[in-house]
Amino acid sequence: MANHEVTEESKPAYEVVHSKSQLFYPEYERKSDLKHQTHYCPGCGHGVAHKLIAEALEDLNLQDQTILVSPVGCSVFAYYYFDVGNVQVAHGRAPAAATGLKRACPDKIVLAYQGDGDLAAIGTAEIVHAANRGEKIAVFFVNNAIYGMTGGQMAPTTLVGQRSTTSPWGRRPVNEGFPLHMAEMLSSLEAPVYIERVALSDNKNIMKARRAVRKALELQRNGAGFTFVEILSPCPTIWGKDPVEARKWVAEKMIPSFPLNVFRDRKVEIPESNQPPQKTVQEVVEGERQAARAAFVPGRHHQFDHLDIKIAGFGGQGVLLLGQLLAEMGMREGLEVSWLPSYGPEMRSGSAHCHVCLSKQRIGSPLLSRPNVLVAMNEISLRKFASQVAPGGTIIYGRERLPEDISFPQVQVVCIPASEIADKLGSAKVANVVMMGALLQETECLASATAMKVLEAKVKNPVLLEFDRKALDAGRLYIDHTVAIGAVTQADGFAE
Ligand SMILES: Cc1ncc(C[n+]2csc(CCOP(=O)(O)OP(=O)(O)O)c2C)c(N)n1
Ligand code: SF4
Repeated sequence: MANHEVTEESKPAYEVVHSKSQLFYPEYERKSDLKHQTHYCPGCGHGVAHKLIAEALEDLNLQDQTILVSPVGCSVFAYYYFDVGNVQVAHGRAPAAATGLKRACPDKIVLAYQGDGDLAAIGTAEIVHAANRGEKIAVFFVNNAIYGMTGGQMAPTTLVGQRSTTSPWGRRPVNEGFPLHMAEMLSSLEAPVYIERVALSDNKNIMKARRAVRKALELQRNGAGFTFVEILSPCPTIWGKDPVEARKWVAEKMIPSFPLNVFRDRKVEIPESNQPPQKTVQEVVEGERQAARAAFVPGRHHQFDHLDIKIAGFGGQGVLLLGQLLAEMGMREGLEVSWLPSYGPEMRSGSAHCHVCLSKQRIGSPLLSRPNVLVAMNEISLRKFASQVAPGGTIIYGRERLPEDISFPQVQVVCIPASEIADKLGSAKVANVVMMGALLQETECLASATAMKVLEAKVKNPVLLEFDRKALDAGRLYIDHTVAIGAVTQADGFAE
């Protein structure tokens, strides 16, 4: 990562008259020729804030340990500049993503970099709860009192009286409320370790900001807890000011409304016994592998390398559950698995489907476009998804026969009146397990014994479990007996 070499070919055509932190990429990936400079407007505080963070990370030797979570807003492209691990996340979600990253990789330094629209509007919940949990992350909050990227709408931090495109007469507390003071709000919580507000208004304050940034990062390096630096920052373009005036505006207008202060500087005492168990990703993955090996049904030899199954029907028919059961069975048989549900707001009685991958290899995507097997619980699903089935694949259709106007010459079709069978067993609910029995018998993808083990683990009610056992058997037997004597209907006689 570090030690960028500038070769003859990579030398820019222009003369570089400034030096920049080694932590920045030597060239920025930009569409224009201006690969030596950022996309920020002249005089924008983001550039200064980037510089302070980059220099501190470099000086503290944290480059190879750092993951930067960049936001939505003008600084969305922070990953073009910082040569560290980079993740760009949805609007306002940086503290949530940073939480996950830090918990999964506790030895990394995780930073969230956010604007005031991102952090204090759409992302209010994320920052409050991350701070309240005392996540061990550093948040840099660039407060320019406006939405920069989208052209100057009012932000939660817009000053009283300040004009914006959505408060053209100036912010009026009676209508738009007062500015949100995030540093003060967060300092009312117990967990944060360090909270300071600084300003990029003049060199003296920039030096103070530099110290605050360093302190927040040092605390991260020492594993201290949640650190938050609010940086009052100029946005000359949207404010309609030149860079010098904009800095003055930070000093004269913003600081009185957002006083500079260290709001928190203490280590919180969390009793040792209160620590949640921490596992590394490695340990979690290994734990699951061991569980899968322990539950492995011996003697099973899978005939496929990779099997994609789509299950579709009405909401309430147990479509998603059937997919979950198959995924769990695959896991118990030592396969890589994925399960991806898809349903709309009309879930109950509306359409629902899910994708299940069973594979001997790692699965690239859980989304299936060419399933090998379609389990269609109703006619709508059959008509909708049958054309997706890969040639040579199988359709298991939950009716006695196909509608007369359709046939599928390139695939095998198995029809089974699952609802009627379930009704006869005494529980309409187990139609999905009848379909599972049929699927297992027809494709032999997984063992019925594994299916029973999974059902036993999931279904605690012995009466329901008995229905499921019968349903599984009924599905298998239907394929063995009835289908074998001609209940499979297909115009080309594929399985007739
Ligand atoms: C979910 C969603 N809602 C709204 C937007 C539009 N949007 C993009 S950036 C932005 C505000 C950014 O303002 P701020 O966080 O203050 O950052 P700045 O651009 O001032 O640095 C908004 C509302 C979006 N991209 N995504
Ligand atoms: S619009 Fe404002 S925040 Fe965005 S890059 Fe320009 S000066 Fe910076």
